[in-house]
Amino acid sequence: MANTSHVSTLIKEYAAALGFDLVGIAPATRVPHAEAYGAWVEAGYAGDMAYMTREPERRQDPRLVLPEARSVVVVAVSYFTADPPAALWDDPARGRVARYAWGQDYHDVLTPRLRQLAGFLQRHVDGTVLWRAYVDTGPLLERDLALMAGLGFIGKNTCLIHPEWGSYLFLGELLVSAELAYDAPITTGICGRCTRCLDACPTGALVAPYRLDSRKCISYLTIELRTAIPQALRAPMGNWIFGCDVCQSVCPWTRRFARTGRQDFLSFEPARCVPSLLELLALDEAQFRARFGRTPVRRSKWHGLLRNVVVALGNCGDPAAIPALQHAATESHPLVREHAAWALHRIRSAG
Ligand code: B12
Ligand code: SF4
Repeated sequence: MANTSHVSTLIKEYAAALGFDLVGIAPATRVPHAEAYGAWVEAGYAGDMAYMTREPERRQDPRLVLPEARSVVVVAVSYFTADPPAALWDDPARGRVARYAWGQDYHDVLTPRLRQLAGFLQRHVDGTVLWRAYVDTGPLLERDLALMAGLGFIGKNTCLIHPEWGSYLFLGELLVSAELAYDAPITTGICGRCTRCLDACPTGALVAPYRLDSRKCISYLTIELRTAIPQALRAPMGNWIFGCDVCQSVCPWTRRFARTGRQDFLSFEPARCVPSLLELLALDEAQFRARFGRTPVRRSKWHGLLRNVVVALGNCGDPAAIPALQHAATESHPLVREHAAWALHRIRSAG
């Protein structure tokens, strides 16, 4: 194969042409915070995400995923898009969807491009190269790999933050069997004494710097959790109905540096980003699919989203929601029924 630094430059140029905002290359070795991940699993912070606890050693070293791997090409795509109108975003009768879900599912956008990058490597550099592409789809600690590849530093909110982009970044990786030229981790940009994300998290999920207890995280509760949301966490969820951006939106790095990237595939549209809660509650399954089927929101499934919607209606506190909640408390899926009964109780006891 041609010299590694020339090849690495070609890969980076092609990655940029494919629309990736950042690209860096790390050696395929054990990640620096492997122990922190082990402790996270031990503490039960994965909650019901069984896939996060299976074969933990594989996540700690990419060579256990692809034994021939020598390098990891890590890409990042900004998902920042213009701020929504405050009148809509701050309206408690509307549900908030986290920014990353404001449009096409990122797996569908990044994965084909990563495959194109692998094809480029095979065609123009070495036809024998083995590769595997991942976008949140495999047993990798993606933030640690991005850190190693020089794509940013890890903040106390546990996110990968780039000093010139902030943290609204999707990550993807290409494990490759070729030796490439490795980037140095970024040394500028740190949290210092800041604790804004820890102070702002509505449910106290950031239990310590760099430690997120998923069981309390609104993102986990609204997306990953398939059962009842613990009662004590329902009120602090406010009107987040899918994911949460609080620990990023308060971060000075993200506030100052977040910007739209090369692939502007997300956009603010009220019906998908801040939908009326009562309108959502009236959706049937086919209407749910038509509205959210190509977006990450499909992951919560119809009943999961309705569960979140009735919690948000309870938090909104508007008695105008009572008839729709009464209907949901009798007619709907058992999970939605129980949360609707909670919401009714919350509105009536506040009134
Ligand atoms: C499981 C998961 C979740 C879980 C748990 C999140 C968590 N923090 O663990 C839940 C459902 C809560 C979640 C939420 C979100 N997620 Co998520 N999630 C994942 C997934 C699949 C695994 C994460 C993981 O390994 N967790 C285990 C813990 C131990 O790892 P970690 O939190 O990443 O922590 C690392 C660092 O904190 C560091 N570390 C630990 N201790 C210390 C100490 C020091 C001093 C330092 C410097 C570092 C450090 O090492 C850890 C191991 O690498 C990844 C994809 C992947 N395969 O990596 C996406 C991923 C992390 N998620 C992502 C996104 C976008 C989100 C949300 C923003 C979505 C949203 N808006 O709702 C939120 C953000 C919440 C948050 N603050 O993490 C992106 C993050 C991109 C980025 N810029 O960081 C990823 C990488 C997906 C992707 N391919 O783009 N997620
Ligand atoms: S809000 Fe402050 S502590 Fe949290 S990640 Fe950003 S800089 Fe670090």
